[in-house]
Amino acid sequence: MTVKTALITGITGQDGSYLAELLLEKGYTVHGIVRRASTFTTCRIDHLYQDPHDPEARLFLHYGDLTDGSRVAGLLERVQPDEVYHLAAQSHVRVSFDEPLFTADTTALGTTRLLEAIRNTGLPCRFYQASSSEMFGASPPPQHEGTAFHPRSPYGVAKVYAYWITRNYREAYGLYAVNGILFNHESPRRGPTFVTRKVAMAAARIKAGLQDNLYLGNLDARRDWGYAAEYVEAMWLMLQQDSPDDYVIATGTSYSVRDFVEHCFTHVGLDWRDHVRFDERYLRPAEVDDLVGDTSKAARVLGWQARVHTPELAGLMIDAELQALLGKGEVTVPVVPPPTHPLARR
Ligand code: NAP
Ligand code: F7E
Repeated sequence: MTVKTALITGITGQDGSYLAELLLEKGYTVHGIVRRASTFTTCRIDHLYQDPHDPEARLFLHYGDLTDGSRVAGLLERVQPDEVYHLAAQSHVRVSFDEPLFTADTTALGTTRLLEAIRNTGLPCRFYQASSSEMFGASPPPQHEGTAFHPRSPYGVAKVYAYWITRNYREAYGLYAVNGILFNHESPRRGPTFVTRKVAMAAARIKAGLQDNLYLGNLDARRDWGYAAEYVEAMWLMLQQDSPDDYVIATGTSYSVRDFVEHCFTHVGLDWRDHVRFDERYLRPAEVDDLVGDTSKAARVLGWQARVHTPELAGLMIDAELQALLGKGEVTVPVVPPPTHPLARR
């Protein structure tokens, strides 16, 4: 067992929760940054919680926000991590068109605040940046580490900035700083306004007689959807190499939104055409049409490859929704909000 210390930003998010599980299993002490909200936001990591008074405790949470550079620097100084996993971001593409400045402040500049704090403290820690296939945007598939970036949203643009500032600190200051260029990855813990979770939740609720219809936007977009629990293993591997580098992480296959919908509805014995309706509010001012990752570098150097592909992913996500509705299984997935929830409009 290792005795390393990790700091995770975005520990309350989908990936943060799986990564915290993985690192605790590996013997790490894990510190997570949580932003203050008027209600608890820790539902994805509640099953990992340990009373900090317990001498055996290895998970510690600290309030902090990416927009507050002095707090981030203070936490780094206090925690003295060996590895920093920077996952926090305004991560919703559609929302980034509504909130471009907030997205830039958190998703782009938040990365610089962390890197500056590492540089100024002189900590010899390793740094992981959560880069995204959204950076490729309009570049045709398959996309690999050398593919030109052509982002199509304020989110994608912010991630391109964060990618380059990470590389810049590696080249300018010799930091061990890497970009994991992750394609879409999903799970039962996915935020409920991302399309896979939205579809899985709706198909389960329709099957259970709790709602009739599901409103969606562009069904033609194609994505390379993998399983989040596997993708955090790649994050860890990237920080265990002899030298820092950037890697694409994906399944190498692509399916349309329509395909994903069909998998989910067929899984519960329904015909999606009877229930799926179009709503233009879910369209984006500019769309990313087709993403398929070429992961040969990750396979060669990291020995990583996806085991769960999109059809199995759809199956495991909808099974989790059915279990949650039936009151079975562990309560590790967020509560299913009613379709009328005001924030479900994205
Ligand atoms: P997520 O579920 O949306 O989680 C985002 C996390 O960031 C949450 O913990 C959130 O806190 C935190 N956060 C947001 N703004 C913050 C701020 N100003 N200060 C501090 N924390 C803040 O995202 P995810 O799917 O786990 O993705 C993790 C990272 O990978 C993100 O950077 C995302 O952009 C990137 N990425 C994701 C994918 C994917 O398919 N999932 C693919 C490529 C890259 P709250 O819980 O308080 O909201
Ligand atoms: O949309 C279409 C939508 O919001 C996927 C983030 O994790 O992955 C994610 O970004 C597709 C798009 O994910 C609805 O137009 C149709 O073409 O689930 P999404 P995303 O935009 O691909 C990347 C890699 C990230 O880095 C991001 O952080 O589905 N779509 N109808 C819809 N999308 C949503 N959300 N809602 C709909 O009703």
